[in-house]
Amino acid sequence: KTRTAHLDITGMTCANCSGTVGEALESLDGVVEANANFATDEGSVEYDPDVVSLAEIYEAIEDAGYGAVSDT
Ligand code: 9UX
Repeated sequence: KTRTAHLDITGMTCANCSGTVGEALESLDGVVEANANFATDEGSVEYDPDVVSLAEIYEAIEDAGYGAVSDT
């Protein structure tokens, strides 16, 4: 069963950044779908918690050059 995490994303400075964040997340095993919105600085990630952890999701965002905090 998947869960969807809602995140506040920092560091997106142009509209294409949201695509970069989404692709970085979707490249992770266990992430079903991910989206980021430049206009609102928010993102959502649907993931399988048996395969990938929220910590790994944050790490992937940071590795891509952005930041994230939980937005529940
Ligand atoms: Mo825009 Mo974002 O040229 O990493 S894609 S700043």
